[in-house]
Amino acid sequence: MKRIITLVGVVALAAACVGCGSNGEEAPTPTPEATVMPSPTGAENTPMPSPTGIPETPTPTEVPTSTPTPTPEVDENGMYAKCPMTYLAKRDGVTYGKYEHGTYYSEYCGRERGYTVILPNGYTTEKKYPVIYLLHGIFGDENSFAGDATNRIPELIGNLVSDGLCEEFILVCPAMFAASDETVQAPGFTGEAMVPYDRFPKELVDCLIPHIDATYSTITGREGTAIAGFSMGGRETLYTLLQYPDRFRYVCAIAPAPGLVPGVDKFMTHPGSMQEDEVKIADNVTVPEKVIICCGTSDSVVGKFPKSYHELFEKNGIAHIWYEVPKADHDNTTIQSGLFNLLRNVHFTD
Ligand code: FER
Repeated sequence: MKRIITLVGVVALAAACVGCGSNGEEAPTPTPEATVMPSPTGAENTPMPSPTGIPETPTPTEVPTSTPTPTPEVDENGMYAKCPMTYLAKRDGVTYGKYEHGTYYSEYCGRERGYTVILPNGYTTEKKYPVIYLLHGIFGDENSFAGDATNRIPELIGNLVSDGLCEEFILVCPAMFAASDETVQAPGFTGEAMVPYDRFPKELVDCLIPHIDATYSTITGREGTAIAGFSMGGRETLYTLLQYPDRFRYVCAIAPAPGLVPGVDKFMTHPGSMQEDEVKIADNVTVPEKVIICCGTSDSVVGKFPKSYHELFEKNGIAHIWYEVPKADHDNTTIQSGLFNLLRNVHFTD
């Protein structure tokens, strides 16, 4: 029985995750986000129950004499809770990038492996561009982000670049399950299935990044490189950071999945990619300019694990920004928020 429940859960999660966070909705026509005004006192106007059971006349609500403070759009670290809808809608006059497919040779898998890439508008070898690597969720591959039109990643990039809020960059979406033979070894919720995922950071640094630098006109090295990922990709983003802290200028882990360190959740017992006391960066190492960790407050898949990474990073002295996306689940709202904040914060050519 337990096995059946687990399988049902896995299938449901696979459906949710392959598309990397699709919320299952048809692509809506975005409208400007409504601003929710808080009650001026922050307290709800709930009448107090009378001890006698006879309803008491509620005290009239005080009329505010000054303008109430609007919901802050941005926190003390400059993080927007949500990506404004205006960045997710197609605009007249803006050209949006399209995913192209490529392959590289993986020394560790002994075979060609795929990636998708979005090049900047008017890409030219006369310029050099920074590269952002974006890692998909569990059961995904290089087509996961490209195959989900509802995530509106091309729109987000095009609009931010068009508004001058983000420099042009090359987006690379790899396939993270670095197995020698995927017909033999498949993704899943077992310690064994974590091995190919945990091999990916090394493959990224040793095989994929050199391939991208040889294929496109890039700003090479830490100066021009960032990494982000959602869920399983968020976990591997953090694992990459911890192994190669000096190779990335910006890092963003969106709803990072359990298992970076030992733990148990509804899906499996995680042996941990590393132990808690190994989650450290030596003092003499160059670290990223910004590390962002975020998660939806209603994440039904990874729950409080992202927050536990934040607490562990804090305890072990790894500088980072932590924020939560109000009411968001394990979905594109969270992905869009994380990417919006990352893209507004990357400054590669300064
Ligand atoms: C887990 C819970 C969630 C886990 C992975 C995930 C490997 C990943 C979810 C996703 O990528 O969407 O326990 O273990």
